[in-house]
Amino acid sequence: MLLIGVNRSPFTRRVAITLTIYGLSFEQQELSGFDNRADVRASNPLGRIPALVLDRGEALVDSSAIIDHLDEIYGRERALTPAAGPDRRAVLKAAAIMMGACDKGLQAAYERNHRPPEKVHQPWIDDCTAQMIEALAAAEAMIDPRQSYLLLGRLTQADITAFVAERLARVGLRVDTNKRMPRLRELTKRLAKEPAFRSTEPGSPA
Ligand SMILES: N[C@@H](CCC(=O)N[C@@H](CS)C(=O)NCC(=O)O)C(=O)O
Repeated sequence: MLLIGVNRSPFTRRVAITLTIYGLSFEQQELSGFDNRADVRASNPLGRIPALVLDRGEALVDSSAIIDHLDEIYGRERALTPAAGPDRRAVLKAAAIMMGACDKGLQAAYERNHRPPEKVHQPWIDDCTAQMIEALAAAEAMIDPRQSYLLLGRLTQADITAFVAERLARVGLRVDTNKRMPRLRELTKRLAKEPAFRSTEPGSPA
């Protein structure tokens, strides 16, 4: 399998983490949605990362659709998103809020980085950042400090998405998560030491 995308993209990294946890070997083509759009389009007509090219050549796009496939084929009883019922709904809901947080964070970053300085609308950046912070605060509220993970007492897609969203807020948007979401920050510090998170850290050898 070939993963298209750079791990500084939270969407790409959640796929890289999931592939690694499922023990799947994959290669990665480190393309950016902005800098390498023409090349990315070979796998995703939208020009966005991530895409996952399966061994038979079929290209999957969008992190949630890619992970749905990985869960179906490789996750089975250890799937990071439970197959059915209230546990599935809880994990999907947490992951959707965290992915929405990433969307808002990226909109703020795009406003800052992709528009001429005189056209940057700071209130829009502030609004997007505030939405992201509210979403992360919801994750903070879910955490029981006596538990090692966000939900269900085990690692799920909720933890992976919270991990990438918290990193985007802290590193990309300079949100002080240590102060604002201390339990979430403790969780992400712990997760960062686990092999699948360590090996997918941007800049580290996969
Ligand atoms: N919903 C998509 C979002 C993917 C996305 O926004 N990727 C960004 C990088 S983090 C991208 O490629 N942006 C370039 C663009 O939108 O043109 C997913 O979950 O995969």
